[in-house]
Amino acid sequence: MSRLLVRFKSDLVIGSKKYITDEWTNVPTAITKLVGRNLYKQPSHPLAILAKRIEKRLEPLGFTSYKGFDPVVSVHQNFDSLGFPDDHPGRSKSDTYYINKDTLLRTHTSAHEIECFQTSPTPGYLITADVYRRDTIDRTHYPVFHQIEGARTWSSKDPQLIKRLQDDLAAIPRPNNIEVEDNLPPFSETNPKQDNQSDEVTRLIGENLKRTLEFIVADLFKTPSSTVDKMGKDKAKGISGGSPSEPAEKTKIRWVEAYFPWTSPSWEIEVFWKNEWLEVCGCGVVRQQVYDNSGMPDSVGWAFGIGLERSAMLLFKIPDIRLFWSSNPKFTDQFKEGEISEFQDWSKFPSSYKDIAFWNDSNLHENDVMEVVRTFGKDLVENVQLVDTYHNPKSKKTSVCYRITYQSMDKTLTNEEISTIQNQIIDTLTAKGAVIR
Ligand code: FA5
Ligand code: MG
Repeated sequence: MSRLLVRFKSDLVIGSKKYITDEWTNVPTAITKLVGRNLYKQPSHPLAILAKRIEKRLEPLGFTSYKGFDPVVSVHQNFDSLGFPDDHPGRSKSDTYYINKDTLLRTHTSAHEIECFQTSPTPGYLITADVYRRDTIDRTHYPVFHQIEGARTWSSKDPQLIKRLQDDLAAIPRPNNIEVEDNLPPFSETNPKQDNQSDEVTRLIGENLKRTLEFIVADLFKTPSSTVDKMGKDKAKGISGGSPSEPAEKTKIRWVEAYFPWTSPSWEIEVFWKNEWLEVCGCGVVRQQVYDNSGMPDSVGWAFGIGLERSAMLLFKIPDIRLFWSSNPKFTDQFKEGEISEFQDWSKFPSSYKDIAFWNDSNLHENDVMEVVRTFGKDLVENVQLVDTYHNPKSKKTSVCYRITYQSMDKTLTNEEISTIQNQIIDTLTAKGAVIR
């Protein structure tokens, strides 16, 4: 009881600011420590290289680039202003890092849509930032990742709107190094258009959005030959790993229907990578309510949000999302501003796993289990997987078994190190009501 009281009264420090905590507070120190790392602002970091590349492509088409918005935003900015329904799972404490009831670490760059709509001096804008989500642990998920968001607006009152949309569409270069699969109609019953927009306006905005994103994706996946030369030389110097330069192949991408509370119709773009389709971007035609909330009701347009890590993993061939946070010079010194180069894995240290099985009597959410693992395992955990669930119909109890895979980027872990972490995880889960089997 006394421990709870102390916690309620204490402040949470993020960067140089203090925040009042309450029963919503769920941001652990492991996460607050990552605020302000600003990976996307270090010019030779892969995330920054990608963001810059997208900016350079879109700025000539009328886009202003923003950076440096505070990751601490209001519930209103992140959810309400975008029309997230009250029961949207994204709002829950199990999915989002709350500082307190009204304040959180932004879960997406869309939290800044309204201020960007209001301040952008150009019809389009881009914003790059770190975003925070309580999520599973594996090679493509990390609680902090980065997005670049883009939006493009037109005036709905423009008497020449159709002509302008047609001209703007014609101005987007058509790449020939991608193979696009798009069998979707411009809008449909399941992916409806805005009531106050004509069919043709919706179609043209959707086309503009899709062609813009294809242009970006096609540019990113075009590796300059200079990169291959440079890597060839590096290999001669004896840096291990890497595969011989590959022949230029068309990158397969496809469009799928999606849902976002503040866009309709909405889509996702997926890239075919290592035999699977990977979602890299969500997007759609901005809903009228968002323009109304921005005080610019006579607007139409689109918005997209690209996950930078996923694209960077494809492009730089970075095998594990944890690497982006590495300050090991073997990682950081590999990359050069403006260049997409193939990551040279310096070494693979062995991984080993330990299972943890418990009766989930206190109904712990999977993301709560993940948070406990992250708190003690930090970046030594490569993957956490639910390998078994058993429901006993008589006792009405559920047993779960999670497999925790340990692997360090820098050394071989000893059994003792792993056991120490595993025991801390077990103790903490037990304290939270799990009954270890
Ligand atoms: C969004 O975050 C929306 N804000 C995108 C958007 C913007 C839609 C504007 C419409 C208009 P989503 O939750 O799907 O959508 O995330 C966008 C991208 O971020 C995903 O496609 C994925 O590439 C990346 N992403 C999502 N979760 C993670 C994670 N835990 N780790 C790394 N990347 C992630
Ligand atoms: Mg998604």
